[in-house]
Amino acid sequence: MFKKILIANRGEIALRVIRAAREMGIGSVAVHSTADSDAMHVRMADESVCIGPPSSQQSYLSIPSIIAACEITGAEAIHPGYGFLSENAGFVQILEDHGLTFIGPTAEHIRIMGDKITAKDTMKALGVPCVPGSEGGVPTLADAQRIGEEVGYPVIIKATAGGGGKGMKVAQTAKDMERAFQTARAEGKSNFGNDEVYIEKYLTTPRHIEIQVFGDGKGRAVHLGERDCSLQRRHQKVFEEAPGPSITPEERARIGKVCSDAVANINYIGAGTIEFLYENGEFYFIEMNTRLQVEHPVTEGIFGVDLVREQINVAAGLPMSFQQEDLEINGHAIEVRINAEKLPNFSPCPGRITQYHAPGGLGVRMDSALYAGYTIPPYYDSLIGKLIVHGRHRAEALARLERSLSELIVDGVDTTVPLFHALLQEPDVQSGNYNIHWLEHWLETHMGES
Ligand code: MV4
Repeated sequence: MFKKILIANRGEIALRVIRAAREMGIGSVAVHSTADSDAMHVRMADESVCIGPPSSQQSYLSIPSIIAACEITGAEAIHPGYGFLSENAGFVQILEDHGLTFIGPTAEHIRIMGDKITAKDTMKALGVPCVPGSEGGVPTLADAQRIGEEVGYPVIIKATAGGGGKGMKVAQTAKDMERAFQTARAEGKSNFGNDEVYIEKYLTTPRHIEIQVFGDGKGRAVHLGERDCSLQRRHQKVFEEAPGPSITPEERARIGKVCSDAVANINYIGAGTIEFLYENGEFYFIEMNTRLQVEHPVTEGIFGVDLVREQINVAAGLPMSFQQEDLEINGHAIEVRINAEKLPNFSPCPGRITQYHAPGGLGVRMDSALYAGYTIPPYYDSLIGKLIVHGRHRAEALARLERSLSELIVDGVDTTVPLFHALLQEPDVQSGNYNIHWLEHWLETHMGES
């Protein structure tokens, strides 16, 4: 096992990894920008190294600085958290060349899943159900028009290098195709330096269901059920739950096995998430994320496992601590993302936290790097905490969420907490009756968003 690991991240996820390391008797090294000298992750780690100025490009994304911090401190492995360098295949390649261990998948698997066409081809060959559409890339408008007729409108044109909704355009009818095709290509080119696109049937009212998988890199893998992350605004998730309110035990077992078999087959190592659209009882693969996700705690809640501990174990060459038959769902978990943002427009709201009180009690977990007197810097994302509740069933989790939100105090900045109080009053949220468009429609009618 490693004696010391470095966490190439900040905020709540850096704390999450430091905590797992401490329970395992592993030393932790925090890295930080000059804007984060007073940040909680720096205080909580055993050691810290300043790696650059505030801009992420020159600090949390600076590969030479992070490798230097490993050399200075003697850290043997790097946990990337999510975002930043977590899905950067070039970074993982460089670590391999320096004899450092990346706590995550191989550079090859990151590369495969980072190119959406290659990811889809790979998954399809492994027996994972995909959205009907083009076979690979679509080079010309004439090809796009032919595929549009074959697949049937509406269709969606996606950049192979895309993500977060960028480089994605819907063509409702044949006459939209030229504009949608050219726009998707142009956005792929300008955002990712790659104008290759592919085409899929556009599913109009799906849910976003993602399957948590975990592999040991030696041909063994498990699944840890699904999360429903349909409540999103502009491709930012705000509310996530497990199990999915619309998924039956039989569906879970079936799609779960398809996913665990697929990742076992490629000797995948560590945590991964296979994203699906779910409509009329069918799952359609869209993407795979090769990292620990923000919303992993809801899965930890219902399965009672520590996914970060497992990531560290398999990265050190040790086995996972469970097999599929050991994994049983216990109750229901919900996470809400608390952002320092001002409603109704969700504009970022950095500033000084004058008061902070985290909720507690049975079934309540608050993952946050806040403290009273801390100043949220303006340079990074606006996530300041995740409130995760667990109950014996969904109704109990919802009641616990309402109760713990009312205990939470964050003063000095605006937050998204009022949104959650309002959402919990909605019959559709109470019954789990929502799809990927529900929240944006609700915001338009309740917050006058355009
Ligand atoms: C789709 C889709 C409908 N049909 N693909 C959005 C981001 C990217 N990860 C995939 N996305 C979508 N792909 C087909 N064939 C609708 C979306 C989509 C979406 C997906 C998940 C969660 C929220 C979303 C919001 C808008 C569009």
